[in-house]
Amino acid sequence: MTLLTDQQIQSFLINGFISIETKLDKSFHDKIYEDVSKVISKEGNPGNNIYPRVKDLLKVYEDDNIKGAITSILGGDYIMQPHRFTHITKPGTKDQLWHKDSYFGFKKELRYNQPWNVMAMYYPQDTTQHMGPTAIKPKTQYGMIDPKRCPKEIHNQHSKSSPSDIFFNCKAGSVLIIHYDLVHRGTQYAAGTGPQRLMFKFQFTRTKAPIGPTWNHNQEQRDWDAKDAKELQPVVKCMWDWMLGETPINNKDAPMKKLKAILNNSKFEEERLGAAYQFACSGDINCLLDIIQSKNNVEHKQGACSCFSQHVPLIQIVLFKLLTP
Ligand SMILES: O=C(O)CCC(=O)C(=O)O
Ligand SMILES: [Fe+2]
Repeated sequence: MTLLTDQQIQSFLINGFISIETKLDKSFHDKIYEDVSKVISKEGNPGNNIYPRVKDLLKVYEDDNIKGAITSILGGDYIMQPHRFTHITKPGTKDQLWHKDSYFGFKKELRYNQPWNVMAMYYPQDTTQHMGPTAIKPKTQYGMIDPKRCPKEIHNQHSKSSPSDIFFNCKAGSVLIIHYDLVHRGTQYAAGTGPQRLMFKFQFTRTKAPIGPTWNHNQEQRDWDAKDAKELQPVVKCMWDWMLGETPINNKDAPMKKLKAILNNSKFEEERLGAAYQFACSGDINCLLDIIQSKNNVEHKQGACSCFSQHVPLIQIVLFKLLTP
């Protein structure tokens, strides 16, 4: 199994995606394309049944490179979800709206910032710009706002296209692994200009919180500062510590006043989230309690909850305080 390097994990924690090629050869991918196209033309889209229907798909997700990448991100005990889907883009398809996938139709205010879930999208044919490739917005996986379902009064910078968007044009056999909450969409395919584009979305879930690194880790990277994540640095640093099986270091000197001002006034979700994490990482029980109980914006709670989950002993104290008169 080919595990990811520290740099690849760090990049995944910042950007929310990694692209990996299988070791399988072109003839394998051609056969998948052909077999699935036949099934679709006879029976329609088989939905979750695509995997039992075309069993060779498992070879993609059991491939050394793909399994190695998923193990690195989710740990060795991950499971494949029973939900999966074949996305078929035909010539004439329009752009989708930018969105975060829902949790089976449920709108969830808080999402898991830690990598508990990934989607692994497999493309069996060369996918070029005119064929409606998947497009992604890097660094959007930690935000709470789903641009497709966002109320109009909330400022949301991710509902529109931007120069930093990535169109995933790729070679047959590529797999795009994304944090479940990354903003993405399928894009338009000009009418009458070629074969249907296929993309298989399979989902994987971690079953245990990490107790140590599950990638090809070099001790020298242990204290990585996550500075490259800019505004999201406190969030990504927390994720890195969590992936290493450590609790984040409490920063008792956090500039609380300044952070509160950013939380309440910044128009940018990344800034609010970064401040929320710093705030919550102060490890001050009363401050965390205030955040959880307050009616403040959702980033307060996201930061506090995420940090809480990394502070299990602290949660026990908080609950004890809450439950005892
Ligand atoms: O077709 C694609 O590339 C993406 C589709 C998608 O994101 C969706 O339908 O939720
Ligand atoms: Fe989607």
